[in-house]
Amino acid sequence: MVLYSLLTLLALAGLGSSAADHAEALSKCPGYRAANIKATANGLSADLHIAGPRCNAYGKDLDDLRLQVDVETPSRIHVKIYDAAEHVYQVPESVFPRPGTAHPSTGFKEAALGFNYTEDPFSFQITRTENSEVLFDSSAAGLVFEDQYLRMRTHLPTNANIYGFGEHSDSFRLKTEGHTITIWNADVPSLPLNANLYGSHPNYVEHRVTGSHGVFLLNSNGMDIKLDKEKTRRYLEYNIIGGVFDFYFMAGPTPIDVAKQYAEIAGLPVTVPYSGLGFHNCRWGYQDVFDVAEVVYNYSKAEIPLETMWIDIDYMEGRAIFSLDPERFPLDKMRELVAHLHANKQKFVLMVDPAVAAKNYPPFQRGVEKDIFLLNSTDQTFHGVVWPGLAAFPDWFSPDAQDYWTSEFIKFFSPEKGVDIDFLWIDMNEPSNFCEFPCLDPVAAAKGYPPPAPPVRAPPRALPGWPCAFQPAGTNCKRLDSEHRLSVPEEAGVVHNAQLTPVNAQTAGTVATSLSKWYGLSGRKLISPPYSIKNTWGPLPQKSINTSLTHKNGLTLYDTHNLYGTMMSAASRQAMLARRPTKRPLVITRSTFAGAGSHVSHWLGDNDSTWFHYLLSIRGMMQFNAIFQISMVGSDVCGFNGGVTEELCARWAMLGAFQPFYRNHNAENEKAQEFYRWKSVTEAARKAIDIRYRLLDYFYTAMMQQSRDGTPAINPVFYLYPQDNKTFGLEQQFFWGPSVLVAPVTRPGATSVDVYLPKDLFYDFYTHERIIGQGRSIKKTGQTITDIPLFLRGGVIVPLRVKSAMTTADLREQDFELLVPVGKNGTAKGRLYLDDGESLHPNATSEIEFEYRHRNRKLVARGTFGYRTTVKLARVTLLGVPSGSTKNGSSVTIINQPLTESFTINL
Ligand code: MIG
Repeated sequence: MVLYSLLTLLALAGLGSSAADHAEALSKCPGYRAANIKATANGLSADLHIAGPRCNAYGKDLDDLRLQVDVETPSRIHVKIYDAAEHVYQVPESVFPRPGTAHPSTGFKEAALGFNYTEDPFSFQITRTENSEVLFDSSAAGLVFEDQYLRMRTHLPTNANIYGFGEHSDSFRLKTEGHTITIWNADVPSLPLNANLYGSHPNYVEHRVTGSHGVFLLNSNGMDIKLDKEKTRRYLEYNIIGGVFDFYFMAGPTPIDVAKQYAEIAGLPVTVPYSGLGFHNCRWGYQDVFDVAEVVYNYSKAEIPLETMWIDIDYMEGRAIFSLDPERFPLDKMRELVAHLHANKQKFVLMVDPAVAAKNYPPFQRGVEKDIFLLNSTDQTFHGVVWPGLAAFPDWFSPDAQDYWTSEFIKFFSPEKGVDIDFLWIDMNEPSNFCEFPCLDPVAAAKGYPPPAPPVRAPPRALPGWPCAFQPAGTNCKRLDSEHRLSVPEEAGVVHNAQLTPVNAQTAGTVATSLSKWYGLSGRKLISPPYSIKNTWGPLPQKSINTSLTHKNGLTLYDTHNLYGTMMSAASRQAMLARRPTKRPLVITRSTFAGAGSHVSHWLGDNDSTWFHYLLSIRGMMQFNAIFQISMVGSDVCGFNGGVTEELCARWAMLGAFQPFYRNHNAENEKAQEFYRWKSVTEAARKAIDIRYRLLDYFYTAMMQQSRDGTPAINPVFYLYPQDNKTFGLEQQFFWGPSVLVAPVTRPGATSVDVYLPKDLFYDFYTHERIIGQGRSIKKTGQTITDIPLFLRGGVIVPLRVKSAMTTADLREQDFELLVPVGKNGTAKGRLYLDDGESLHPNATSEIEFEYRHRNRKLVARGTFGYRTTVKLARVTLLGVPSGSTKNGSSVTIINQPLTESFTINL
């Protein structure tokens, strides 16, 4: 840390002006004056001229700006302030396709939001048409638009409920005083508070009882967002080191509406395969393929359903991507491992980092030949240091980057000759670089990398039922991979089946842009801009790559840094699609930018095995799913850094079962934490997975709905009770899907938890007891470490499987049951979506709507029934009928109803 701060000081000192000078200059910024205001088809446009002498507070003021206001849909206003010449960098369309204006176009008259402005000095207000409330008001401070600094400030109400901006680990509802959120993608261990983390999401939701609205700023430059007060007035202020003001205002009025409206802008989250919702196990530091096989074996012995086994960077030879350690993870054994998993309907994942080892091996040579690496100022391959040592970084804007990436995937992950992965894990794509800035001697910095590999050994013991590779020599065994001739990982230059699928608009992301405009102003300080954002690591390039590098299309890393992970994500999704063109990929990335959800999914990075981080997982999950539209998200269950206790791992095994992405992951050299390592954790995991799997179609339906229209599959409590102000700050309980309230025990040693229940009807998931929510907390007691409190919301019908299974493939063979928790008004409704669970564009789907009315005790099912299935609806359980057969008033009706047509049942 000492070194970084020294460097920061040096960098700042080099500028020759002090913070006080900047502040002084800033106070004199002249603002802008609007002229030439014109009505347009669906909004207005104006010129903005600088209104006095330039202040040049942190760079150079721009004299001539343009204002463009478009009512793009009745619930969305797009406000863009940019340089009239259009030279200033803007996020390339290829990375973030603009939503554009809906047809037929709308105007101010039809809009739920209003736009008011003041000409001189120019400022604008966004209002809610219905009640004239001011939602955003830029008159809070003068507009500053310089080449390396932009400022805009809006007033906020006192006690504003603000959510979003990220990626951070701060409270879900943001502190609005003395709080700065920095956006700059960074590889920062242990998710520190008040720090910029892996992703960039410059959007927020403000919730009021009178309505929710959203504000998205499409800008990929580094920024500080300040939430604070001046005198008594609260404000939110953007301080950005480049780009333009490109705002999208969303009208809500409910938080769920805002989420959907954001998805219209940033893209709907990708659909995930049904099997991706199964339980995953991973760790960093599996010694060899036997170690991995042993874990798979132990899970099945412990009867804990393991859907997917993962291997971290350990499988690589010298930590170089697209290579296998020939001694510890040799190809033939890896192929037998995968064949064994597949024979057991299980899945397999490997990690890929962006950095390519700069050594004499084919993936690097081909990258150089295809000219796909970032170059330094003398047009040599730029070198940083990552796990393999000296490394080169793909330039996702280079014309052949996608082709390179896809063909490497096709070769290395070839089902015929390589390692056939089902899903993909990508990491280190902030991008992360171990070479300390200014990284003058990467060769010296690469010393010690790759770290030494663990000892080589023979199979430590026979695994009954496993193929030959996992038996000591001479054992009678079957060779599972016998259909395919084994070969060395890759003969240089051989490309197998390299047909590329056409790139569609949704997944495009790596196409080079033409730079007739938006190329970024020249003459800027690309390493130490005059305004320094509060980057955790200090200087912009620290722990990452040089921000003065130029892409093949002329853009600088200064402007595009925050896009790197998302571009890798888009390219990786394409590469996975090229391997399996008709199947939904599942790509889990660490670094993201707004809109990444339309390509990939996210895990929350390197957390700690602590109670605080166990709770943090809820914040992170709500942020990504319900605000950023990256629907598939989850934390490292049982924690990454540090050793986990039995109690915490049991609790987390249960809480994690209610994240969309459910994976146990652990750091190198930490105590083993696979669920079967403890009796209680085994029990907790079995129980949690049993519940998750029985409810999997309910949750899958919610996830598919989110991919269709942006309705969040994870609901912060206030999303469903937006009028109840006691819900606005809740972040230790949440709704998994539209019905299931999850309220884990939060403290070590505790066996009870206070659960807030809004004024509504709830039912205990386990006992079916009817609970009238009073708008206050109830104490749920008697929660051992293999318990997690779950409640059903009255009024929402929940479909579930009558029985769980060891894999999601077998789960899909089980019959259904319906839980019908009667709501306050004596009705209940619910949905079930069915398809084959894996097709990218399924051609047969069923969408069944259930509706129950207590008045006539009829349950009606209607909808579409295109998915042919022999699975039946075996029974219906009605909750909340005092005359019911159980002591808690539930009654079970056995039916055997096919799910291939509409039906009505009398209960
Ligand atoms: O520098 O691949 O967040 O999940 O186990 C650490 C090793 C690199 C960071 C990831 C973590 C992964 C680890 N990686």
